[in-house]
Amino acid sequence: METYTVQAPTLAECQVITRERYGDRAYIFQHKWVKSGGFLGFFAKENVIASVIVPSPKPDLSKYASSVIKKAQDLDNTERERQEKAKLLSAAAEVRGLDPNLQAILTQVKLLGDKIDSKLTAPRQNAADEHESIVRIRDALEQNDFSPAFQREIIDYVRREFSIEALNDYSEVQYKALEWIGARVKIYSDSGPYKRPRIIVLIGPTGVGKTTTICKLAAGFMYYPAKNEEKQSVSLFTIDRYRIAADKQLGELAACLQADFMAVDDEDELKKELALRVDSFDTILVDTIGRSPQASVELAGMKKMLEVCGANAEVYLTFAASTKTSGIIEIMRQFEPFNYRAVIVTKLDETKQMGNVLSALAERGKPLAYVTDGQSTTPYYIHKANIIKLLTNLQGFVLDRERLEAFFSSIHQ
Ligand SMILES: Nc1nc2c(ncn2[C@@H]2O[C@H](COP(=O)(O)OP(=O)(O)OP(=O)(O)O)[C@@H](O)[C@H]2O)c(=O)[nH]1
Ligand SMILES: [Mg+2]
Repeated sequence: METYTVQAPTLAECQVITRERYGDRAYIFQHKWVKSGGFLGFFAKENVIASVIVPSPKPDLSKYASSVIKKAQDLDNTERERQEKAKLLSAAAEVRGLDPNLQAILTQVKLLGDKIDSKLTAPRQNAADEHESIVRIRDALEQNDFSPAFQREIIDYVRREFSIEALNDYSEVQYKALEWIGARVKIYSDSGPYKRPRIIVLIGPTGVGKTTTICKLAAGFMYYPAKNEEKQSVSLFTIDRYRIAADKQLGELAACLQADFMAVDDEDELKKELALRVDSFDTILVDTIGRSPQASVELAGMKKMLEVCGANAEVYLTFAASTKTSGIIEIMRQFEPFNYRAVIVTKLDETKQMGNVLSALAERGKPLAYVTDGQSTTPYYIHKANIIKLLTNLQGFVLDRERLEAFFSSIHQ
């Protein structure tokens, strides 16, 4: 086995380079994002650095032998060619002599070679030749709107893991595919203890549900604490004051919850009001101005303001479940300078597909903390992310729940 490093602006490009440079057997086993240049973290160029594994090349000899045999078979019956053929066949026999099993390998390699040739010359036949289990998995992935790059990765994995015979067992193929998807998505698992006051900040594009989610969280902390946790005192902040009625929206919701509420205009005011509350509240939730991911200058200003919340502040990026994978990746990229810890995905109730979200989370390597699935501001519509629930929601897959639970509890221990 050999390992290499590949660098490109996206994971998909790394995958293309990996194939071009190191062939079909090579695969990416881990990747990370690096940034260079830019101003205050914005406008920086991003690249993916991927670690590539190339499994040890076993079939060198057999490849050579099969090419020899193929050449021999292609030769015409002229005298010169007959001689050539005899030479080639004896060379092949010599190679065979090196390993008693090579004869069988040669036959297999030749069959494979023929198959590849026919696929290359007749691409339409390709899909028809595909094993039914692969076709079914691909259909299910498509149904869930997984990105093409994610689909390719998983199909490659299935092809690597399963022999032709093993592919006949569709339920095992399906199980392994789900296991693979689940392992690629990180779940945020921080459960304290937290330094008091815990400061939680929600950032994200406009209209995705930040304010609604803040209220769901606040209601949960104040009135429906998790098992073994106490009810908390909560203060709600908004830095969304410039927009007409924006502070009114959170103010009214805070009044319903009987929570403390503060709308601030600038860094100094935020600093001052936070300082007044650090000793009196368990949790401070900060709502922010919804920003288009393209508004880099405004985002830089907001980042500066939020620095007042301190390095321990938990920043969560919020976006809606129906956003396309490419849109989510763009949002994640543009909000990266905020060093958000995890992601909150909203409006799950408005879509049946989650593949777009899971593909983007896997590509960016960011953990999912919460999902929300309802307009009402009660905590009933916010849930801590759970990988089994996410997999259960996928369309077209039948889950072996017990086995998946056993697998994920063993890797999350
Ligand atoms: N269906 C559904 N709607 C939601 C959910 N969360 C929020 N909404 C709705 O989305 C709309 C926008 O919600 P807000 O909480 O105001 O969104 P925001 O991100 O604060 O918006 P800005 O402050 O304008 O950036 C409202 O109509 C909410 O009721 C959810 O989980 N499901
Ligand atoms: Mg809002």
